[in-house]
Amino acid sequence: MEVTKNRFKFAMQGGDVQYGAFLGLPDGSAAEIAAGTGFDWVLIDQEHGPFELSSVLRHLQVLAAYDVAPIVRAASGDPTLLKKLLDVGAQSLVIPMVDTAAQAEALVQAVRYPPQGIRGIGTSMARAARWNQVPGYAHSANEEICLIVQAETSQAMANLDRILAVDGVDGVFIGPSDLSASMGHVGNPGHPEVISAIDTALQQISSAGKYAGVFCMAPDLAQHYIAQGANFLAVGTDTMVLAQGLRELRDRFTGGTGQEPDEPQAGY
Ligand code: 3PY
Ligand code: MG
Repeated sequence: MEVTKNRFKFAMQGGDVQYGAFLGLPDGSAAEIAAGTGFDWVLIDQEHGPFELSSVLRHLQVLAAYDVAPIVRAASGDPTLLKKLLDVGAQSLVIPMVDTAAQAEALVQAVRYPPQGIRGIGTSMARAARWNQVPGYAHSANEEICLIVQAETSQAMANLDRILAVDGVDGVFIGPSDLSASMGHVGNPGHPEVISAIDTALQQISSAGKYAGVFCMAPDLAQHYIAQGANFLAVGTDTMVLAQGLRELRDRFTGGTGQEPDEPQAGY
């Protein structure tokens, strides 16, 4: 048995834009439904979704049977949490709220085994190493990790070149909802100032030769972001689709309640 290849990292190297969806429903069947839809990747959202470590593990086990790349957004960049996520088999990690190069450097250390990093070795407990049934896992694991940091504050934007210079950061994902909030436009990720900041960031990321991602639910805006350099796009969430689909079903029969939720935003 060999170390599992990171299909997300590999696909990104191929140059095609990778489309994905965020998963916020912790039920294994919800993951399985999402896995069969044909997205390139799905992201288990431990930052905002109700995922304990055991439900991340179950999602990863479910997704492994499908032709889709799994990504995990960690609840935080805490090295102990990252160690556990890596051990249960997460290879592509998105870390929220990374504002400085020093934070990015610490994350690179956390996801790599020595001598490149500080990830603790417990391969007999680790699904990632197939419980010691992948020979030499500790020697080959670092190569298969894809570390994506999130730039989603004004501070991160100001520090972006320094964050991009950190060796071991594979990509940067822009979070328009948090970025808009940080820029004084809470709930308005489509504000022209926010779009302009995202444009500049995507250009910077792409010129640095790193993977550039953004969350965007509007197809036209998504094409615009691709033109600025985005090469992986989150285009929605399972929770939003479920809510919207059920509302539409209801409306087909009742004509609507007249109490509609907020307009769907271009952000998260
Ligand atoms: C954000 O928009 O803030 C996110 O983290 C997800 O896109
Ligand atoms: Mg965010």
